[in-house]
Amino acid sequence: MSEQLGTLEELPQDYRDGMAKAGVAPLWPMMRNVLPHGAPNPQTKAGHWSFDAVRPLLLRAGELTPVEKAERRVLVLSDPGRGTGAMQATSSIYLGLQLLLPGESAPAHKHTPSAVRIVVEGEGGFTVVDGEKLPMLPGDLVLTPGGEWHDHGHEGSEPVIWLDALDLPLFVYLEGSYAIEGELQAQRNRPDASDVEYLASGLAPSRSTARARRYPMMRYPWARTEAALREMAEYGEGPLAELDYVNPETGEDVLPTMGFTAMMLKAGQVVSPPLRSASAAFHVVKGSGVSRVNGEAITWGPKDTFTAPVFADISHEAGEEAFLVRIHDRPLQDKLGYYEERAK
Ligand code: GTQ
Repeated sequence: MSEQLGTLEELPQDYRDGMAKAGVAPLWPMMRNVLPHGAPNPQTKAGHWSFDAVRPLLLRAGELTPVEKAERRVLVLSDPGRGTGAMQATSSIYLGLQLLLPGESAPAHKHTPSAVRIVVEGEGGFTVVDGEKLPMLPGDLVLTPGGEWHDHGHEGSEPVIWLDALDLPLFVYLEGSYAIEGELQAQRNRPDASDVEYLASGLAPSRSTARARRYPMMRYPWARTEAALREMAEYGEGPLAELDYVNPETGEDVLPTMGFTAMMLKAGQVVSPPLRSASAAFHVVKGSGVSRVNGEAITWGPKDTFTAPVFADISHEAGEEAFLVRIHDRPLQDKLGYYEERAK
């Protein structure tokens, strides 16, 4: 293994000039930047966004900027490792907090990246995806897969706030990100699939009569997730109650690149997962506690969001009973064949 690679400075100036003129550069001085030894060297730093700090700024955006002038009224959660204005919270995950006021609607569009909403506050909001109206109650997880038309509306009386998670940074990197604008969609007059075809976990429309859609269920009601976690915390086999959100037809991840895992921590419970090659964002649905990410203590409360770079050393300690959703890029890494966990 070569530890010391040659530097640019030790090459003669005329050679360096010649290379620059020819539009080439030597790999060896840059090699370790892109292929560090043993593990990646992430630019991403752990971030923490207190909901109490962001909420008043978001509500003020509601006064300053009408939704017509914003298309989506969102404050973006910027990775501290990349600085203010960075359109990403980790290498692959974009996060934003979106506000919709009573009576407002955010116009229909579709785009190449996929989005997920986790509802933070308020009732009466909804998203229409491909004609299906998805009600949004606090804690609900709602998918808007890439390529699907979506618009948002609000029939309630108080502001609605949700957390957007998109795989936007990947699409930007691939130079594949774009949107198409359209008209507000007509809504089918029926409940969404989570209350019809997939009302009961373990049951799916009979394959003899139905052909499954690629994204058969786009709303995961929080009440069911919490009930399932509570039973698992009480009677499950492992020390930790953790549930992955899956496509009810295939059992696979709900989206191609982003994964979602709900976790319940009992009061006082400490968990210390293995190092994972996936980057992660944790959204606190309820409860409070302290997490350590690479030695840095993050004290979180309800509705906060915090992040961890790839291979971070993470531990959580719940003060009171807590429910978190982990947003991660394991599905992408599984597809690329390099997802990895390392024992601590
Ligand atoms: O609601 O469709 O935070 O298109 C960023 C881009 C939300 C959305 C965001 C979007 C949306």
